[in-house]
Amino acid sequence: MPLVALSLGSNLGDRFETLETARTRLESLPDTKLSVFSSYYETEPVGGPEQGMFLNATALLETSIKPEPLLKMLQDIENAAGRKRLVHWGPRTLDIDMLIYGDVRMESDTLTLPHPHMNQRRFVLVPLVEIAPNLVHPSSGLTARELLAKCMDQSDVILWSP
Ligand code: PH2
Ligand code: MG
Ligand code: MG
Repeated sequence: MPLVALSLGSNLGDRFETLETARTRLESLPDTKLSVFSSYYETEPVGGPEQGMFLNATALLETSIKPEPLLKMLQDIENAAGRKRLVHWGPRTLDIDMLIYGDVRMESDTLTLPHPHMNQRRFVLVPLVEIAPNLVHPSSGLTARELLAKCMDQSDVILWSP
């Protein structure tokens, strides 16, 4: 089954509770095994308006759900957390982004794989390197560890525990 890497983030409401609930919902997706879930990191917001600190994490799934239907299920989990799409890159109760789906490279109206901004974001790469340092990014051929070493983002990403 293809290996899928996800990034999760929250900076509104009870961030920890929201992410823990999302984790439980990921565990119960059909035809899917949640293989690893990273530690939590408190991270400085990157881009968008001035907003509160995020909690971010990453997860690895093995799933036979295809990319587009999986995206729909991830959006259902976001919506169940009360996500409202107000401001681009603004504060959100829950964001779940598909970073890598096996070796798929695609660009549709709704989904670009690998995620087009993942290489520029420490809040994605630090938790990804924790759980999958040798995961290969299908466009660049670099591992997560190599991507982090090259990443120019200097924003704070600090290990967090409840
Ligand atoms: N998500 C964004 C924009 N900026 N910054 C941090 N630290 N964490 C995020 O998850 C995040 C962000 C858009 O999805
Ligand atoms: Mg995002
Ligand atoms: Mg998103």
